[in-house]
Amino acid sequence: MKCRICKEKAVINIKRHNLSLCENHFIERFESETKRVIKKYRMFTKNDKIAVAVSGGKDSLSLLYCLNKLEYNVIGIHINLGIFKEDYSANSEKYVIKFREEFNIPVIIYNIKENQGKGIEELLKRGRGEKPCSVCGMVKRYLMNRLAIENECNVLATAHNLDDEASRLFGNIIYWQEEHIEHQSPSLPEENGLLRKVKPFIFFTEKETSLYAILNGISYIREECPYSIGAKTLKYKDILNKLELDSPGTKERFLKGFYKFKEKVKIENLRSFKGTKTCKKCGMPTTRDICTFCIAFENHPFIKN
Ligand code: Q46
Ligand code: ZN
Ligand code: ZN
Repeated sequence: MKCRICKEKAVINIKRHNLSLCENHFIERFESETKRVIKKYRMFTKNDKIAVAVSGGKDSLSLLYCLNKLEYNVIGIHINLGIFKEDYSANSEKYVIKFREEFNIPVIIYNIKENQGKGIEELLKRGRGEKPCSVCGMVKRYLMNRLAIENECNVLATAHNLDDEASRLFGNIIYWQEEHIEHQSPSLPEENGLLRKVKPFIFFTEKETSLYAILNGISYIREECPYSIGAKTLKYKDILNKLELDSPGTKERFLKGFYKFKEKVKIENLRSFKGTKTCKKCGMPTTRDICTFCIAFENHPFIKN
């Protein structure tokens, strides 16, 4: 397998584009594609300060590395979620610290157990039968937005890739989650205390983001979060991978076709959150007097805990 451009040994064959590339040309294409997507969806410019949500995984560390290399004004934010099962949070943090030291790129680390008194696993013990990922998702959405604002960022970037977005779209469509479909977009506008939210890696597969990490010497956590086992999105990914194998390009056509359709029928890129009030405890946007985050971390007399 030879690189289509220079005929050197190829490191990847991107089947959906029928394109084999060597190490240098893969990296070059990966970075120019990132720039193109940022521009096309008007995600940000060199005048913005971007916070990248960093988990310690291949996608987010690659995104932070790539944006820094492309000379955007960027910082990483890592939340130690307090997931003790299989030492998941401690291990994730180790990779983030290693990355920060090796590449000298600023990453803020926020430990929720140390700062808020409880980690995700303690929150789950409230006995409300909540799913780990919905509690965790709420905490991450809230904290990433707040920490980014506190660090003077005006854009929040996440490293969702093509596999993540296509499987999410698949799930939203088969259950006709109309509201969620409206929010699915490469770029969501800033709104009422919520920063602009962007996904520059949305058209790269997992295979491509991990190769980018490996070729750039980035070590990342390979274990999945123990709470993701059995998640529906993993099943959808499986189905889409089978379709992709049979017909390369299926995932990309599915997702790009959806964005085109959304533009055509003028479905707005709405924020999922329509908070019109300000939380009386933390000042962040909310739909009620005290936001869900503050409720989760406090025992308010009027909240049934
Ligand atoms: S960290 Fe949190 Fe994820 Fe683990 S508990 Fe679910 S949402 S799976 S990306
Ligand atoms: Zn080449
Ligand atoms: Zn609050």
